Amino acid sequence: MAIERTEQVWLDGKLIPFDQATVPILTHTLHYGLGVFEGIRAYECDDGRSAVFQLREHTERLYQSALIVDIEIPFPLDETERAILQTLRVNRLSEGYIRPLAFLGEGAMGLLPADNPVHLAIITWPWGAYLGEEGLEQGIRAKVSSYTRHHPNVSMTKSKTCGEYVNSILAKREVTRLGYDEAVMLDTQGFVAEGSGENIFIVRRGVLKTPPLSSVLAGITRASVIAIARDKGIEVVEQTFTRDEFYTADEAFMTGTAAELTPIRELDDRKIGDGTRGPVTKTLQTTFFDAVHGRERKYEGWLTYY
Ligand code: PPE
Repeated sequence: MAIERTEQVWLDGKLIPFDQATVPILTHTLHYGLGVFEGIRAYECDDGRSAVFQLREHTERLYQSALIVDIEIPFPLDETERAILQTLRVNRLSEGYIRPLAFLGEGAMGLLPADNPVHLAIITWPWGAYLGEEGLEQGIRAKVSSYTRHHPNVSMTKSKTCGEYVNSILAKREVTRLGYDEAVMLDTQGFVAEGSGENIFIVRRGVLKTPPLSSVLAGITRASVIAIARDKGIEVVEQTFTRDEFYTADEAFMTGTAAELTPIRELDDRKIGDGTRGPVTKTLQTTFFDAVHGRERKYEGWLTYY
């Protein structure tokens, strides 16, 4: 699915036309995958203004990802935040997706990129429902992938490192080729970890369960949904669980910036609950969308208007 190009891209401190935002063939990250990125969404609010959801959290995670893989982003965090808002404004995007990307440029080749410059790009584009509009309402069909999720001591899980997404792409391709919508990945011990680009929750007897952060990305949507659930008096536990516990859950859903809050109606051809969006999922999803669209005063602090 090709994206719709916007007019300008922010690159190393300047806004330039989209088509001029290109990289040389010896760009280090292109060869070895050592770069970090973020995925952020901006939404049009009910009062006509637009806001970025959880801007500070995402920007901080970008810098933490960089620290984990030992890249130094040559701009202070608040400048990056301002650049994100500026890029949305110049492209007149009232809502959309924001992709900050820090990557190593030309210089040394080989596995010791000592002095290669670190570049920072901010790209924005309109992006609809990642797993389909229908998926948001009816739920999606997921399948456990044969590819295992990263081990913390192999390539780590807390950083959104470019190259680590090869693992996600292999899993996503594998299951979509078989006709499913999304992959569920197990950790190296066989417990449920996360989707190719989403965190996972199950609901059983009214209690929400999600894998602990030890083997998954610390999703910002995950944290937002946990906060919403607790505010509603729903018990949330962060505990490992197996695929058979997943099969026998009453409800299940995925969270992510791109995927937002998408119900899972089937896993490995087994219906979850009654195979529709469950009541707890629906409540959380409704409040999540209210929050991102500025309809919930309580969560206004998660929005940065631009
Ligand atoms: N796990 C993984 C592996 C992951 O990539 C994401 C985000 C999440 C969990 C959820 O994190 P958060 O967005 O903070 O709630 N995946 C991004 C990449 C999607 C893409 O196709 O590119 C995203 O949702 O933006």
